[in-house]
Amino acid sequence: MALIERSTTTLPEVSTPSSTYGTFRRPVESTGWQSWLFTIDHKKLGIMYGVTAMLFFLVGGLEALLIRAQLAGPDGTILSADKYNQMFTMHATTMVFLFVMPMAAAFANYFVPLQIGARDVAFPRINAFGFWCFFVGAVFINTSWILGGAADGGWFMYAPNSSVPFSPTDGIDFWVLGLQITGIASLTGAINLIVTVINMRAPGMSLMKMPIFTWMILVVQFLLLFAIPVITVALFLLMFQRTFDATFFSVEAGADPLLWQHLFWIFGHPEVYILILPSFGIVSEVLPVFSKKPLFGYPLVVFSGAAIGFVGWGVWAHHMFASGLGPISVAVFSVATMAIAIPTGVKIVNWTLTMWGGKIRFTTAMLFAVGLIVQFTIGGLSGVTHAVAPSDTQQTDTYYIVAHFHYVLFGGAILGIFAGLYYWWPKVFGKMLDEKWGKWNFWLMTIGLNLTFGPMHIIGLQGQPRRMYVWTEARAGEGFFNLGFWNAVASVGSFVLGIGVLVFFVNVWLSHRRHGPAPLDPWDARSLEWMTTSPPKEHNFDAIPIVGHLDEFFHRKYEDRGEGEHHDYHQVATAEDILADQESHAEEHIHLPSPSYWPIVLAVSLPIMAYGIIYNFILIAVGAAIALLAMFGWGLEPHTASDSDYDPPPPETGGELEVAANG
Ligand code: HEM
Ligand SMILES: [Cu+2]
Repeated sequence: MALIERSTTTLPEVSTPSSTYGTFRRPVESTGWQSWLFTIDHKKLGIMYGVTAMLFFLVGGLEALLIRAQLAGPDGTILSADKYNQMFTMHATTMVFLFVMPMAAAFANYFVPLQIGARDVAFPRINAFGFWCFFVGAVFINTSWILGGAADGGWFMYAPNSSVPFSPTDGIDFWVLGLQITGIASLTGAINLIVTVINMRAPGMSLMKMPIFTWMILVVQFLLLFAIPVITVALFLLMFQRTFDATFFSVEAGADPLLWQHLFWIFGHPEVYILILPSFGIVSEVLPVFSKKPLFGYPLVVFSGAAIGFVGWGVWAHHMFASGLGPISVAVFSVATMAIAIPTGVKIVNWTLTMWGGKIRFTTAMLFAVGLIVQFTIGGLSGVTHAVAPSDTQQTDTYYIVAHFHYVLFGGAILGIFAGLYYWWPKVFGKMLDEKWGKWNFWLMTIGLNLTFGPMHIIGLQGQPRRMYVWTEARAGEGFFNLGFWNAVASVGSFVLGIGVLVFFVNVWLSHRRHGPAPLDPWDARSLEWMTTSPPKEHNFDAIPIVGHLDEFFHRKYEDRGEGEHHDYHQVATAEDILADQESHAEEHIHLPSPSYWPIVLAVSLPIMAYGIIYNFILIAVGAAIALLAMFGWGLEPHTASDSDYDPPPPETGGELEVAANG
């Protein structure tokens, strides 16, 4: 049985003679809330990202339903014009920054170390700090609802509409500062995961033997690494414009408001790939398992993901075709936008060919995966119509655009997230989600999303502008294109969609009450994360595995008795056999970092400083003092004495360990 060693567990009572540090000794992991509050374990942080993000999904969904209730009939009175502006701004901000992005962080934190055969991420304390920055940033932004009103300038916050003369409440200041704080979570997370994937793969796992989900997450981290600094600069400029009367976007001062649009979309378009690629990664994991075939054209799926990551930097101005850029720029960005459809198309072909000739099991996870392919393709097709600049000039700022990005975001990113939830739930929580309820969840969400966003194509081409808090009977029109009818359908659809989402939570509740422990390998899966207990032990693997194949777990269970291209797989081991073998080779010493207070203390100092910028500069000093204390405590937190003379035994005969005790 492996002996777990922690950085400082051996020092609980003694304050180290060299510092006054004793009173601040690290908390010892225990059960209960402390083990979550001070955890630095990637699995726990993954679950915390997931739970928080799902809560914000409900908040963003509620905001969306209020919008649709307002537009269900002519001259809606549920929301005033001002409240409506706040509602769609916060709906979009919540869904993009507080749900889809952290949900990807949830899956990445939980599964990337497991998929590459590691025990944690490279910098566990920074990882905890990242989570808490997301958490406090998300709460901070939403406190604006009760502190004078939320941001109301739309999710892309165009200047000069976002400056004080046009939006005098503090709402946009909360948005600007809050996104700075959540941006720290994305940036630290990106650095952490890139170092983890590059440095901590199990022996034998070359890059082209890495599971596809980990590949897509790696591409996303590089996108974050380059995109977050761009929006950070833009947010700083807007903060200075609003707080210190700077004139970065003021025409009267000789500046150009288009600067904001360029900065926002240089971030904003790569942002949409940051939202969708994790779901592409999940689907590329799910399809092979439920088709009982390896992913078709694995290298192509990898490189088309990387290609999207690259070309995605060269299309941003397609959001500005109507801003007077001039024919040459418009032509260049038009062609670049059409080009990006190619690597996306490659993925869809590879997914289809993965299923082709497979023994398909339509579990709920598989239905959501196939749903993504269909719904995302619909969104992709309307996306191509935007690439054609003349038609985009008709479509921009209408409901046709709203239809497009909901098909790619809800039909793509969200359906992919649900495929991941149903696929990995047994591994994370040791329980199966109910398949019957799962099918209801899938079909209600699918019918709901097509009823909600389908009609938006029609009302958009009919000219209904987005961001208008009412539509009038006089403008509803006649016959098939009657705006009244299609708005009503869209609103009813959004409630069907809402019920569909709630069915998921009912399923979770009922399954955890009724179901016994899940089998170790319920889906007959292929990659390393399944070569663990359910849930995985704190140290993940008793012995770090040596990897010889892509789909290592599959190749440990099945022997290929075929010849050449003709494969003939025979099962030679079960998950239980493989785990028993792992245990018999368990390492003597497994070294894990210890929980820590400081990440959460440092994170909490940030909103205090942000409130200071909005209300009273003294608070900035208070926050800065707390930040200094936290950085001092963090820096002095004792390392494991044995770190330097620790001699890790070889892999699978005792395992190797590289989790940095001080990261
Ligand atoms: C739960 C189902 C959802 C419904 C019913 C819904 C509905 C809407 C509606 C009606 C608007 C347009 C408001 C207007 O322009 O007047 C809107 C805007 C928007 N939605 Fe959603 N939405 C949903 C989910 C999502 C998701 C999952 C995402 C992203 C991941 C998202 C991202 C956005 C964005 C970015 C905008 C633009 C806001 C703006 O103009 O500033 N929505 N949504
Ligand atoms: Cu774009």
